[in-house]
Amino acid sequence: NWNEDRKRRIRKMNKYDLLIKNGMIHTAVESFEAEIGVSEGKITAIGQNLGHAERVIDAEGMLVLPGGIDAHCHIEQESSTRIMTADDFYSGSVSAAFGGNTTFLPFAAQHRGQSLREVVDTARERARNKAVIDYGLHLIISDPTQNVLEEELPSLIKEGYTSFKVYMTYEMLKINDGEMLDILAIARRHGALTMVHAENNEVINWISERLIRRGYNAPKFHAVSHSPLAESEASRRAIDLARLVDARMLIVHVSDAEAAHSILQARNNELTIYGETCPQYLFLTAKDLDQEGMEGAKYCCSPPPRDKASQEAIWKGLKNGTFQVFSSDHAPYRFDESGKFHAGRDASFNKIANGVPGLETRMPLLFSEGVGKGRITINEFVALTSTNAAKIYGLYPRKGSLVIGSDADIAIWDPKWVRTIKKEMLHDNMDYTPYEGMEVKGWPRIVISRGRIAVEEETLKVDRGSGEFLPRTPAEAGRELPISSPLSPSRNFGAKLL
Ligand code: DUC
Ligand code: ZN
Ligand code: ZN
Repeated sequence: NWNEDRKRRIRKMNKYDLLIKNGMIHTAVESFEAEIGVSEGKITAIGQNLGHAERVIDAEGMLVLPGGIDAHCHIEQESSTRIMTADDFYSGSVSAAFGGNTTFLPFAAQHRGQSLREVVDTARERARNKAVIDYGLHLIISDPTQNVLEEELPSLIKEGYTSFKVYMTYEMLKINDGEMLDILAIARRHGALTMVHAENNEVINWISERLIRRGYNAPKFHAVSHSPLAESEASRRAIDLARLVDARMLIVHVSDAEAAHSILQARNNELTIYGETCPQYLFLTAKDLDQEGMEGAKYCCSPPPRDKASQEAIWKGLKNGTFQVFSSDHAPYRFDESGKFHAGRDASFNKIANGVPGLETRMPLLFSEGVGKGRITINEFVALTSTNAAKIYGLYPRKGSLVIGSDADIAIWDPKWVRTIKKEMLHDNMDYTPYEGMEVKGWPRIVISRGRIAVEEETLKVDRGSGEFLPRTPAEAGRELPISSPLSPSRNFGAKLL
């Protein structure tokens, strides 16, 4: 029939499903002008004059980057106090896509008493029907029983859940140092990565009690109670626990100069300690919590935003190798009783739900203030927002770069697009953004996920549930111990006792 014939002729003429022309390609290591050919969801050619395609995108004046990977976000997840995040896998993934992301890594969170398997099954089911971009899942471990450590974790790591977050604070989540060592030891043995929320719980409680006793209940005291010392002490302790058993570790959402310094020092001592930071530590300060009434609750997250000097230290850390990963820590709790005020409108600071949204604004903010103002290069931007996360979390080279054979996950950025951030333009399910009114220059115009146009002309083009689960690859497991005798006084002799 005529129609079939015509289709066949067109297919023959077109070597690619999609061709991106005239753009400047930027990866984590280099920038060059080339065309990208995409077939069946993969990048199949990078070069000049690639020929014809069913769909050609003219990227003149645009930047062609790997799609972003948001490696830390809380989606359709119940907090330890059992409040549900405002975003599910649909709204969260749509918002992520509009912000230039093609992969995100939310959590399957264990609450005490739950089996990890059950937790993972629930998260998989929630994501399967909804996500529009690809996703992996980290685990949150709050109850490291013998069964979790010896049975569930090893098999889940094999199935592609190769990273887990643990908390040193939050009453219902925190693990003690012994439990941390147990988890690190298992992670080391099986090539997984432990992500640590490093804040000293006792210090926070001690200060909080005294503030509340004196009637200091307002949101701004959240930042006082979560002292930078609570963060730097816990970060140092976590790093030392990792040293003891020679395990890899990533300290998440670093806000403070001293904590950042400990990470850099560990890296300089050749320990495999990674650091992550987030937009809230570059663009907010504790002053944002100090507002009329409960307004400051919008900025309550942990660790809290600090001061200008801390912001500068965090910028420096993005440049000097302290931080490998820049994530949102999107933790969406609305400014109402379903979220921030789950404990009441007049709750004291320690009862306000912790977290800020940021999936969609993470990359435009860093692009505008970082690349646009000359603080980081475009290649560093790609490394921090995509490539390093792919490498660290076992997704590389399928994700995180633009190389032949990798998934065609591509964001085409317009570096001249000036936008003023407003809640109404964002696609999450939140009723505020902490970045309201900020002017940014640079935003993705077209976002491509596995060769499919996901976002174009400010419109979503892919179906609900079309994102795929990404099992991830563990790092080299059971590395040779760097010490020779079990009685060696070497500081990491603990590895011999695993
Ligand atoms: N702190 C966390 O530990 N997780 C989610 C958000 C937050 O503020
Ligand atoms: Zn955290
Ligand atoms: Zn988090």
